[in-house]
Amino acid sequence: MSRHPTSPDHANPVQSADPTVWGIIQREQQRQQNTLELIASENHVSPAVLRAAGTVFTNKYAEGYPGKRYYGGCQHVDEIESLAIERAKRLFGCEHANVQPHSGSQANQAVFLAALTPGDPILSLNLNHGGHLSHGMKVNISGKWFNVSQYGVARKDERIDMDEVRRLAREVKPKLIITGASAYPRIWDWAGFAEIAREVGALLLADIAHIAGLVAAGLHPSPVPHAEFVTTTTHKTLRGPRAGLTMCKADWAKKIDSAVFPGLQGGPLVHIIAAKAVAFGEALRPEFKTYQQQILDNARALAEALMARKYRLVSGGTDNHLMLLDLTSGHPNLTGAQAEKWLEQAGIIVNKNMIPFDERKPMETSGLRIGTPAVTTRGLKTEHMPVIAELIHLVLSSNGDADAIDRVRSRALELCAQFPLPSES
Ligand code: DSN
Repeated sequence: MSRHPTSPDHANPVQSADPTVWGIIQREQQRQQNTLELIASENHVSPAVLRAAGTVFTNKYAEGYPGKRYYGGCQHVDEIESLAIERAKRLFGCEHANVQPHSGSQANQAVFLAALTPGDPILSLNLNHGGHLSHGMKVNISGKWFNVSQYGVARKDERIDMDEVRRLAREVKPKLIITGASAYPRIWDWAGFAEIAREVGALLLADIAHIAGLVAAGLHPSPVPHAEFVTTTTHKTLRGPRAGLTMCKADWAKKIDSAVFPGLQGGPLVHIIAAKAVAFGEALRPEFKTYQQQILDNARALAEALMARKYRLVSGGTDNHLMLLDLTSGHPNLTGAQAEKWLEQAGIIVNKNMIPFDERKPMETSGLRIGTPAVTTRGLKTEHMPVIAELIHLVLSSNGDADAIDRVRSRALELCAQFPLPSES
C-alpha cells in the first residue's frame, strides 16, 4: 500500500517530501535559535501551540459558527472553536469573543464593518507616535474609507495627551475612538478614553495586540469593562499562533460575527483556532502570570541599563514590554535603519521605529523599538539585561566596524546557546 507523502506516521514528512522547503524551515529555526529576538511584537510559541497549528484541521472547511455551518463534518471543528471561545472569554472576562479573525488587521476591520459606514469620522493614535497602520493610515483601507483624525503624545512627556484627545473628540465628533498602539511604552487610561467617548457619543475600540498577555495576566489595566470592542493579535505577548481575536459587548455580538463571516472572511483557519485554544489554555495557567511579570521586569531592567549608558528612551522609560530608544541622544548621525542592520549582523534583532516628532522618514527613523517578550520566553532574566544593553551599545558605537560587530556576534551566540528555544524534547 502506498503511503501518503504527508502521512503523520512518517518520521519527518517535510524533509523527505520536500527537502528544499525543509531546508528553508531549518535555516529559519537556526536563525531564531542563534539570534536574540528583541522585536517587541514577536515571540516563540510553545511546542504545543506549534503542534496544534500543524494539524489535520487545516483540511477542513467550516464557514459559519459552531452549530451553524455551511459544511458537513464539522462536529470536531465545533468542539475546538467553542473551546477557544470559552477560553478567550474566561481569559479576558469579555461578554463575546470571535476567534475567527485571521489577523489583527482583520480583527479591527470586523469592528469597522460592524459599527461604521464609509466616510464616518474616526479618531486614533498618530502612526508616528506609536499608532498602528490599521487604525487609519492613509494608504490602509481604514484611512481610505474613513475620515481620520489623530491624537498624539505631548511633547513635554511623550505620553498620550488626554486634553488633546478630548479637544479633538469634541471637534470631530468621531463615531469610533481607537485606542491601542504598536509602539507606546506607557499604560493606557481606558477609563479616561471611555469618558471622552461617552461625552461625544462615540464607540470605543481598544486594540490590545501588543499588551494582550499583560492584560490577560492582570498586569496592565483591562479595557474590557470600558470599551464596546477589544481586539488583539494572538501572537505577541499572548504567545499564541499568528492570528487575531475580536471581543465585544454582548449587544454587538451578532454584528461582529456577521462582520467576520461572511462580511470579511470565508472559511476560518481551524488549525489556527486549535492553536489559539492551546495558547489561551496556557495563558489561563498561573505560570503565564509569572512569565508576564518577568517580561515587565526584564523590560524595566533593560531600560535602566540603556539609560545608564546615557541613551534616551521615549517618555523616559517603560511601563510595559517595550521601549523606544532615541538614537539622536548618543548617535545623532545614525539612523534606525542603519542601526537595525548593524544589530542584525551582530545577532540582535530589533526594528527601526519612528519616535514622536521624528525628523527622519519612516524608512530611516531616529529610533529603535526594543521589546522583551521573546527573550523572556527563552529564559533570560533581569541579570541578563545589562549584558544585552552592553551588546547594543557596542554595536551602536561601532561605526559599523566589522571586527567590533563580530565580537558582539560571538557574545550574542554564547547567550543564545545558553537559552535554547522552546522545544518538544
Ligand atoms: N507589525 C506589528 C508590530 O510589529 O507591532 C503590529 O501589527
